This record gives sequence, C-alpha cells and structure tokens, in this order.
Amino acid sequence: MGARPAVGHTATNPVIPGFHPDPSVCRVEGDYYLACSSFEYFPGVPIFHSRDLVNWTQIGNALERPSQLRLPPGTPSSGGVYAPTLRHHDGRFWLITTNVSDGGNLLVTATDPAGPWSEPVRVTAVAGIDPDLAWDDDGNCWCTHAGVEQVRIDPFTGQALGHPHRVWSGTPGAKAPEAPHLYRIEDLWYLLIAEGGTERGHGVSIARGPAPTGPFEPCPANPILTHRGTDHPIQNTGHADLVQAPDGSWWMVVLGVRPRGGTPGWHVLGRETYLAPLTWVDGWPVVGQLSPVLAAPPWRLQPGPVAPVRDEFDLDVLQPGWVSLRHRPAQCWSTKQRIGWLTLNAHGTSMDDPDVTFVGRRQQHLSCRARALIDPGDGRGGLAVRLDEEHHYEIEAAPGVVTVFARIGPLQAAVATRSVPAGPVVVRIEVAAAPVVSDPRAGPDTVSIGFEEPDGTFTVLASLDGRYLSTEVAGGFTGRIIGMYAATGTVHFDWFDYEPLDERGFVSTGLGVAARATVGHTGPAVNAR
Ligand code: 6LW
Repeated sequence: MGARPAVGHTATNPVIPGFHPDPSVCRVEGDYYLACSSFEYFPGVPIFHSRDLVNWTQIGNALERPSQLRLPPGTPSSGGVYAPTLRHHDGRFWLITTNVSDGGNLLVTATDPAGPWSEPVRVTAVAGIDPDLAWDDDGNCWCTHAGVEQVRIDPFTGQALGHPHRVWSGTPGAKAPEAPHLYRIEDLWYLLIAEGGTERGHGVSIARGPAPTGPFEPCPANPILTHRGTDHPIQNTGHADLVQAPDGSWWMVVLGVRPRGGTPGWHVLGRETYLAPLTWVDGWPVVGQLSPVLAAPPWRLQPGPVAPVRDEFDLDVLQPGWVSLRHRPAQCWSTKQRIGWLTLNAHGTSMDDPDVTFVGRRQQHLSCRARALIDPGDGRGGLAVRLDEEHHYEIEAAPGVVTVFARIGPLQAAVATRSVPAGPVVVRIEVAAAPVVSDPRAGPDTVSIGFEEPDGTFTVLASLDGRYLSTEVAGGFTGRIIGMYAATGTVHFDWFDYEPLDERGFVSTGLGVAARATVGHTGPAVNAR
C-alpha cells in the first residue's frame, strides 16, 4: 500500500451509488471484489473490483448466460436474484445466491472474478435466502442462511452433509434475522446478521462463539449499526459484510438509502453500497461513522478513471453495466445490424410489458441527465426511467412524433405529444433532486422529459413528480433504471449519455477527492457522484 497520505483525506459515500444492494465483499492480496443482488435484471449479480475500497469498477456479472440465470416469464419485478455471498477459497472465487424465481440457491465459481463463472451447482438442500459460505480449518464448508440456520455442504455438488439447524435467532423482538455472514477471526467465530427488515428499521447485529456451529453469544451492544429512528441522511442501513485490509484495519460494506422530500421520505436510487470503518473493543466490532463523507482509508486512494459520459455502441458487446429485463435474447439487440448503433428489435409492446426489449443502466445520482439519439425508423421506441412495469415514465419516438407516457400503478397516460421532423431525434430525461425543504408534502425530485431541438435546446414536454418512481410508492427491492427500449419494429440508438448534475442542475465534474470509476470503456459509470 502507498505511504500514508495527509490527514483529512476524505471519500464520499455511497462508494457504489445507485441500485447496488446486499453487498458482499472479499479480498485477495491487494484486490477487493464485491457482488450485489440483481433481481429481475439480466445479466445478474454485478461484480466490482477495487484496490482501495473506495474506487470501484464493475468488471462483469457472475450470471450472464441463460444456463446460469433463468428468470422465467412471470418472474415479478423484485423477484429473481436475491443477496449473494462472494468468497475466495483454495485459489478460486465462490459465489452463492438465491434465484427465488427459479430453483432457489445456486453456487458458481471462477478463477477470474470478471468471468466466465461456472455453470451453477444447485444447493437445493438449503431452503432459505441469503446463503453464506465459510470454511473451517478442517476444510468443512458451512452454509448459513436467513433465519438463522446452518448446514455443512459439499460445495462441489451442493449436497447437504447433515441437517440444517438453527444457530441464532437474532435479537429477541427484532424481525427478519437474515443476511448472515460467518467469519473466523483469531480464535473465535463471528456471526454477523441483518435484522429489522430492509426498510427504516434495518440494522446489523453480531454474535460470537467457539466454533462455526456456535453456540453464539450476542454482542451486548447490538445492534452494532442502525439509523432507525434518527434523522440521519442515510437510512435503512443494514445487510453488511466485513473485510480486513492488508494493513490489518477492518471495514464494513453495508446497504443504505438516501430518502428525499417531505414525509415519509422517498428513495429513488434503490439500496446503495456504503463503506464504514470498524474498530475492535473487547473482541467486539464497533462501527465507525457511516456518513456521506467518510474519512478515507489510511492508504493512498487509487485515482479512479474519469467517468465517461457516452456509450457510442462501437463494440460487439454491451458493457457489463447495461441490464435488460429477465433475459436478453440475441435476436432482440445488436451493435452489428447498423454499425456504430445499438439496434433493438421489439418483443413486448410497451414498458408495461415484462418482456419489453430494454437496455438500461442504474440511475446513480440524485440529479442527473440521460440523453440518447434514437432513429425510430418505422418502429416505436424511446428512453424510459423505470422502477417496475407499473411505475415508469418514458418519451417514445415514432415516425414524426414523440410522446411522453407515464404509468403509475393502474393509471397510464399519454401526458404530452409533439410533432417532430421525421428521422433521428435526441430524447432526454433530466432528474432534479428536490432541495431539502420543510414542506412535509414535497416530493423527492422532478423528472423532466422531452427532446432536443436541432440547436440542442431542451424542449420539456412534461415535468413529473418523482415520488411515484420510488420504492416507498412502488414497493420492492430495486431502484431506478434509465434505458432504451423498443415497443414495435426495429429502432436504432446512435449513442446514450449519462451525466451527473449537481443540485443546481449543472453537470457535476465531481473533481473533488470523490472517487470515480467506470465500467470498461464507454459503458455506464459506477460512481461519478
Ligand atoms: C435480501 C434480504 C432482504 O436477500 O431482502 O430484506 C432480500 N432483506 O437480505 C433482497 O434484497
């Protein structure tokens, strides 16, 4: 690690903004790897790399083949792939997760975390969600899951080597003991869990015992982390994983949300990944400040590459940060059909359709701008911001006309329409976070949707309240995804760009010490906040 930098060096949280929930982290020498849940999106289980726990780059997805990830028709939004555990053991990476919409627990391995990952081994003997993996000195592999139950398994076959048994029930009275992670730290085994549910009551608790099977005594200070009942800007904090850095210091990655607006507060970016320092007192972990600006780790931060703004679709493949809904049939997309363009061939007929041809990226900033140059040809397609099939706003282009649609639960409306010259048109969605105000009824943000005149002027056709595209309204486990879709025929996108805007609506360079990262070349950026 580099020489210790000057004191007062800061970094910003979340370290992986946007919908990146249920983080699981491991370290191999000087490299950190992190995985998140992905629900109805394909490819699934994004994998990130970092050298300093602050700058993260998405290097791939663990489940990127239909043989690894089936999200059959009928897989609901917020169904699919729940929390993963990522570990390195015996020279290879192990990832276990739950596809609640197809077959339950599965385990994949890889020698290179960027992929390819193996075909899945089914772990059907483990019924619960949030499966964890830990090996003892005798080479036994312990799988612990929500509830909190545990069973020894053969990770090569997925077979249970014994009967699942309860090892801890969490804090009496606290609901949903889940997200267990088991660690051997010096002579003791520690069992970290989330409890209280993934909403405002979320928290992290820990217990320790002499063996991987316990018995476990709870930490007297539980929960060791929660923001429940506080006015802290980061809420729902819970579902954590621990990692020790090469210099011996300990760190926690944990999910949290940034509610905005009046009451009850609405979070639109989903559950994001945060970093917090950890110290040890009497053999128990004490979580340090979990704040929007954290004291950077005592090592030199790796300068992250500047977040590119535009994807020109010049490559044969889509960058790992692009996601589709439930699957991405080869016949539905191409960057070769029209060189230098992303071509989408319609499958479903609108953004209401679970099967719509869609390629999107996570909204990662409270204020941001997304633009795309679309040529609808004789088809219909556009740019959408989506929470799920019943909660989305989009601008749709068809020959000579653009229309803004809004879907909020059972209500669907063509909000505005405008004739435009036939041919390619730049469509734009701009999100402006609401200033922190005392109005209890204020929404979290405003979503302005329209197109650009030939001189680049933004003609806004509709400005819509963003609360209806929030988790508190739509429900579920995900966050906003902004992306391109085809509703009928074949539509082409020359480019897509995404820029963070600061609170005043200006493009934010984020040139502070704040970390940035990118995904490969010109794909979606990870955390140019
Ligand atoms: C995750 C579990 C949870 O697997 O939600 O609410 C699931 N808690 O820990 C999806 O994020």
